[in-house]
Amino acid sequence: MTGPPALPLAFSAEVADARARGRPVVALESTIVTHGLPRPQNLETARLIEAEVRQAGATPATIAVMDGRLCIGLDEAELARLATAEGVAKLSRADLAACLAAGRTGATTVAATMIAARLAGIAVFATGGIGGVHRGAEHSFDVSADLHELARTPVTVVAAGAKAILDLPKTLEVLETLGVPVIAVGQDAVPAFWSRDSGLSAPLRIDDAAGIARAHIMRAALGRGGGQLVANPIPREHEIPAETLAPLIAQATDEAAARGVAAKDVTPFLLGRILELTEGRSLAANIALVLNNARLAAAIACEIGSTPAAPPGC
Ligand code: PSU
Ligand code: MN
Repeated sequence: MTGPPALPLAFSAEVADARARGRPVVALESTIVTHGLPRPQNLETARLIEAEVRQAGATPATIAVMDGRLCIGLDEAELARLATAEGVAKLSRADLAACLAAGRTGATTVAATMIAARLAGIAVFATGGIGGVHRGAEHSFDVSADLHELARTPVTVVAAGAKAILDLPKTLEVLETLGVPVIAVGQDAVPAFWSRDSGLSAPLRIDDAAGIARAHIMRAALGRGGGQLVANPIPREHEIPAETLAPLIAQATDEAAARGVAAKDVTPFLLGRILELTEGRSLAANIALVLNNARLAAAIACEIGSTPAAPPGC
């Protein structure tokens, strides 16, 4: 072989047009569609998230691997195919290259979506919740690759905090160790996905998109790499109180341990059980918080697009 192969990046028509015109783009992940939400709400929600980004003045780029192409933006048929296909792989940093090389199809997690967004020159990414340190990680060593990607790849990720199924204090400790800025929006506490308040205070707070955009640009100017985690609380009217969730999360976690669920199956299993145990209430909350994150991400992308980088030496 002579030299490395060309990267099989494939831009959707809509994203290619936005790039050509210098318009802001927001990356969206696809694991939430294949593994995070039940059918048929997964496809409906994926469409709603894209619509929310457009409504807020940016272009959505849902990212996935389709038949060995790293797609930056999916058309309607591709999105429908991904949402209804059986057995789609869940791709994180470790799986991405092998899936591309084999010409297969897979959905990208936060980590893999950050890598793709960076390759495509996209600065901002909206999702529901990031992966993190699992409960019992002192025994299982289960720490999501999402945290390491946030430490390395300069993309601003807007999420509703780490999922409450995780060990949030440990997740925050690892983020601090890795040097990832964790920025709460509009409150001092770190949000806990389905609930607004985790009871933990956020290391940083910035209440407006312009300020978050400036922090992103300044972090890039420092030249040390790495992203930012923007922790955007779920809208008040959709939150599920932490007290309601706590016993259900404990039950789902015990069941996962009893059945020997491990590795990349843990997060989808827990999310599925919480959905059943809350009788669908967690789904409505999940959809509301993702849409809220899509709006904020679009606003940040618009600000980054219009904010000049700091001049050298200042
Ligand atoms: N948030 C959700 N549903 C999901 C995920 C996040 O509401 O399915 C996915 C994201 O793709 C995240 C992944 O990156 O779970 C983390 O998986 P793991 O813990 O195996 O790294
Ligand atoms: Mn894991």
